[in-house]
Amino acid sequence: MSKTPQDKAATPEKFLGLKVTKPPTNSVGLGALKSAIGMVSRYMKPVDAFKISTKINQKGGFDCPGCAWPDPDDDRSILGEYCENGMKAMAEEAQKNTIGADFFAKHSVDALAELSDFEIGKSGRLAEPMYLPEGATHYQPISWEDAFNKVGAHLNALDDPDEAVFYTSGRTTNEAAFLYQLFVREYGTANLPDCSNMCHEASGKALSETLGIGKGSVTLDDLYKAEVVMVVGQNPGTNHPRMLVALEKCKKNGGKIIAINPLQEVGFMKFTNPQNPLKMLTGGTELTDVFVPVTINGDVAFFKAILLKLLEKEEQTGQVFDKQFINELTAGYDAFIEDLKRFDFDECLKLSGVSKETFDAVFDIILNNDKIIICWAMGLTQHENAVDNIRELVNLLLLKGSIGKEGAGTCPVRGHSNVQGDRTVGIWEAAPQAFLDKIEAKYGFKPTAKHGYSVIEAIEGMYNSEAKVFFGLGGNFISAVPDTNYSAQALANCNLTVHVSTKLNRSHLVTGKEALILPCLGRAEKDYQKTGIQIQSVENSMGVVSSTKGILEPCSDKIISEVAVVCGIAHATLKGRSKIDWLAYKDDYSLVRDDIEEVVDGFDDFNTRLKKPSGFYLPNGARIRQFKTKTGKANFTINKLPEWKLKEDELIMMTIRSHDQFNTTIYGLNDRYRGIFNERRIIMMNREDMKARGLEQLQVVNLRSEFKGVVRTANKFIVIGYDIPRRCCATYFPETNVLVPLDSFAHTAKTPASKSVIITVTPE
Ligand SMILES: Nc1nc2c(c(=O)[nH]1)N[C@H]1C(S)=C(S)[C@@H](COP(=O)(O)OP(=O)(O)OC[C@H]3O[C@@H](n4cnc5c(=O)[nH]c(N)nc54)[C@H](O)[C@@H]3O)O[C@H]1N2
Ligand SMILES: Nc1nc2c(c(=O)[nH]1)N[C@H]1C(S)=C(S)[C@@H](COP(=O)(O)OP(=O)(O)OC[C@H]3O[C@@H](n4cnc5c(=O)[nH]c(N)nc54)[C@H](O)[C@@H]3O)O[C@H]1N2
Ligand SMILES: [Mo]
Repeated sequence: MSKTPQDKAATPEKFLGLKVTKPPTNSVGLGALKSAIGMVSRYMKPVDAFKISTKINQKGGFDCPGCAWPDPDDDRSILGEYCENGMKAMAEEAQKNTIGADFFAKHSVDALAELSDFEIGKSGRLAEPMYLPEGATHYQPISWEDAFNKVGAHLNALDDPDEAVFYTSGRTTNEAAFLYQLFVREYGTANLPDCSNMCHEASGKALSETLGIGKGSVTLDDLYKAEVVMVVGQNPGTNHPRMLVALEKCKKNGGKIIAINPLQEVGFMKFTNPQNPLKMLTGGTELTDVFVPVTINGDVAFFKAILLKLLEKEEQTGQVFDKQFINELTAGYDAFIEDLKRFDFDECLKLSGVSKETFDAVFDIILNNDKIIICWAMGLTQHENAVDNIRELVNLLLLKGSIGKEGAGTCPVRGHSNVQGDRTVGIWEAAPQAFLDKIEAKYGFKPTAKHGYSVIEAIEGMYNSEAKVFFGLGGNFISAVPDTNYSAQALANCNLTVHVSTKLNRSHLVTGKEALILPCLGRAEKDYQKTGIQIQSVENSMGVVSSTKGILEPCSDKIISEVAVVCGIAHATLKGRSKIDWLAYKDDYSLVRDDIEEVVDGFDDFNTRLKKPSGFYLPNGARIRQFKTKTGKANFTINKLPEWKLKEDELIMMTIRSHDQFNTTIYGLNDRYRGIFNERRIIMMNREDMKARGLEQLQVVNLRSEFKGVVRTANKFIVIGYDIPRRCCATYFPETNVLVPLDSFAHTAKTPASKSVIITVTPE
């Protein structure tokens, strides 16, 4: 009997030998260097490792495929813009092992599904296209031409183009992403869900409405000059390690840092800059001035408490708010203040879980400074009221006039290295009409104006067989999305699932009736085409577009670039009915950039400006106080306190990343900064909550969530007593995605609420 889709999607319930220690107090430094060198030497050829370490994030080098943190505009360290997790990302991508026909002949899909995600990832780089025919147990090799024709035949057999789903993960470069969305729109649908739907969608929604641009407003230089940086719902030590360098600079310039997080992540504490050998020996810089242990989803309550006290002081002294800014450049102030007055300070503070003493320390800093930057990530965006979280922090910035001036503004810290760029060039299921009009003017076909599926809607569509073909440009859909069992069924209901990937992952094993794996070049590999080695472009978290160029030889001569895959499929699908010469683009990517220049705002002289070593900034209205909102001003908003309540035995769970993973790619099994080693099936719990349930340290438990009458379970997790607020707990994703209900998501943004899953914990 072959395995069910749910069996194949599940992470194995095996324990590996957990070790727990006291979390360290110092981040980066020698430990980080050791950890990165370990991985690099185990998985990469030494000569590649050397090339990589000298070219990563250097001008004219290649852009690290890890996070989207920006590179300094000017001085870049000789040691490389080094980061432990960037090097791990490279060790994973530039692996010396490759897998092709032999590997897949030896291992059936069912057998591969029994491996852990760590083991799946370590099998090696995908080296040739593979095809899983209907009813087959093993993938078999297929030529590129046949693979393209198969995709084309399936797409052309659908009754309606809206029956196909085209997912994108945020590593895809601007060139590949632009062509991909162009193909999808010419084919006839706007079903372009992307990882952003699960990531910063709520930031985009909240910022567009309040400030007129869905991106952050600050530059790296602003961070150095800020008087206050608040880091909310973000774990930079693990997920954006180079951000610690910027925070250190800010600190040296006299700035204050406030970290708001249920966990005292090590990255907030002492930081030893690896680019400073002296510091490596003498200890590090203390980063955080005030650590605020807010309860999960207690952020709106905490911000409201600050806003209430600011209002009180303003009413006493008239010196607190930036009234000129408010009067001239904002809308909705009176209604906002009227609403704010309905809330009670004590109640808000209680809900936030923060002590009065800690509150006072934060308040004192906010009251006395006007150059404030707020940074945030998934701790704010993955809740049902995620959009409110972000709108509320914008309210604070607006009161203080902390936007559109040096050292102040919004800083949503993006995830994937080009997730922001992908959206800029058109990966958007709800693209603005003005963009679609430009496509029509340039190419002579009319893109559908109907909005397509976001991630959650795509899953529902496939589950209900309204969508029948799934195509993924990068990513690992089944492991990234919520509600694993339901989503596995959704994929299994498809006629065809296709993944363009660098590495084997679980999504290749939870397939439709037929499946294709199309292996592509990674960021670090040379992209040889007819007109020579191609460069590509990416946009970082602060809106800087820069070039990236591979430096390693491709791991196999049977893999091709993402651009070539997209062109091949577009050509095979649209054939004579296309208005576009698809195959020309793959010979010369500068032609793609010429098109981007015509269709997307801000890319004037794209090919020329991309030659600038540090790239160029895209226009950003909020940065210069031009708010392109409906009112033409920056908008205050009215936000409620979240309404969920825990029953006596319930906890609220956040699903977070360990130090050794990049989303669903598990580099290693340690979470060094949290003192958790060699295990991922763990749950971090407050010790009092353990006691109340009679649970011992390291006891094995089962987890259960019940949402709108549907029960979901995840079994076999080991309890670790941890410093986390009462009634809060934490587990790793993707192991607990099975507990995240598909219908629990951020209002208006539809981001899965994977940081506020209500669960109960019982002994196994
Ligand atoms: N090495 C590495 N780098 C990465 C990634 C990776 O997996 N590995 N992923 C990339 C991607 S795609 C993204 S989106 C980013 C993710 O970067 P992060 O957002 O830093 O990642 P998470 O692990 O989801 O961490 C969320 C943080 O929010 C806190 N938190 C959770 N709930 C709440 C809450 O209600 N309120 C507050 N105030 N805090 C809360 C958690 O304790 C945790 O510290 O990183 C990117 N960079
Ligand atoms: N419970 C829970 N779920 C979450 C989150 C959470 O915090 N909690 N975070 C969410 C977030 S923020 C995000 S962004 C998503 C991530 O969702 P995805 O972006 O879908 O997932 P990744 O794990 O980043 O994708 C990894 C795969 O991408 C492929 N890949 C790597 N590099 C390349 C490349 O250069 N080209 C191509 N074509 N493929 C490549 C490899 O095959 C690898 O297996 O997950 C979301 N899911
Ligand atoms: Mo993300």
